[in-house]
Amino acid sequence: MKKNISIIGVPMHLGQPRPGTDLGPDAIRHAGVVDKLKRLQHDVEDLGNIKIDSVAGEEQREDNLLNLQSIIDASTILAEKADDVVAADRFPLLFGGDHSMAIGSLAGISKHYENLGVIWYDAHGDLNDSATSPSGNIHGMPLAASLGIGHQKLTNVHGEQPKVKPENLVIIGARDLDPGEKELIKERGIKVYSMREVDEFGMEQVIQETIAYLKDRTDGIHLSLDLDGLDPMETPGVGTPVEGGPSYRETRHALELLHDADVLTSAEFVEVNPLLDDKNKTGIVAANLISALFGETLK
Ligand code: EXY
Ligand code: MN
Ligand code: MN
Ligand code: MN
Repeated sequence: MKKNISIIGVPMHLGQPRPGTDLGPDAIRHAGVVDKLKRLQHDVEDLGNIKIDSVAGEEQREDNLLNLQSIIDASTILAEKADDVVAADRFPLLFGGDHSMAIGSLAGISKHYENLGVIWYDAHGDLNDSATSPSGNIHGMPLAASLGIGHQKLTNVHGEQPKVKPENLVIIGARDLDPGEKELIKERGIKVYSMREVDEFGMEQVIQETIAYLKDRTDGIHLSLDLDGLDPMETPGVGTPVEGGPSYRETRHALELLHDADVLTSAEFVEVNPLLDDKNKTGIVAANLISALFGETLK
């Protein structure tokens, strides 16, 4: 199915302390992704990068939250942009940028759905709040914020309502969950395929079950793919690598299956950090995964 795709670059870096994720969107572009999508016959427009403002070299901390106010400002701008793309009946494809950007993307996109489904492909749960976070880094909190949990400023971006319901969420690839995150998962009954389950069932079954689970209960599905979800041997350009993840091939297969099912309505590829990378390996993997998601087959 041909899609009308609008790319939004989100050079977000405020959600964690390592410089370089602001260069992520352009690293993905340099891997040739726009041409690849056009060759697949999609209608593609690149809206460029949103502007992320912060006080240069000055770190703000409020209630154990790094750069809280700057993240709220950027998330609000991003939410409006993503909202507009969905309103124009186009497919939002976001390039990041650290994962705190998902606060804005989910806030904007979810406006258009009663029951937005979310597939969170990540080594982490990103389910912390200021009390459970070991770091105060907001890139470890976007999923909690989207569920309506955490600092009010984070949960109230682009509307006060929770953006995602816990039963509409599936986490895949988790292998580094903090104690507070595990408690929340149990308490809210969130569906998680940790690496234990991915190893046990295989990626094919995990994705087919995920599609079957979300298809009937949701009216749209967003994929939030953190490049640290993959094994860092193949994606070294990430700030919080965790060994023991799925390979590029397994991940690519997952995205091919999602393409075939034609269930996604928006997607983001996040945490690409070219300053930590090796010859843009991670940007290239992101571009190849995006191509697979939009129909490229290797034959
Ligand atoms: N759970 C840790 C924290 O909250 O600080 C690490 C979070 C890393 C988040 C990455 C991007 O997915
Ligand atoms: Mn609008
Ligand atoms: Mn993440
Ligand atoms: Mn992660």
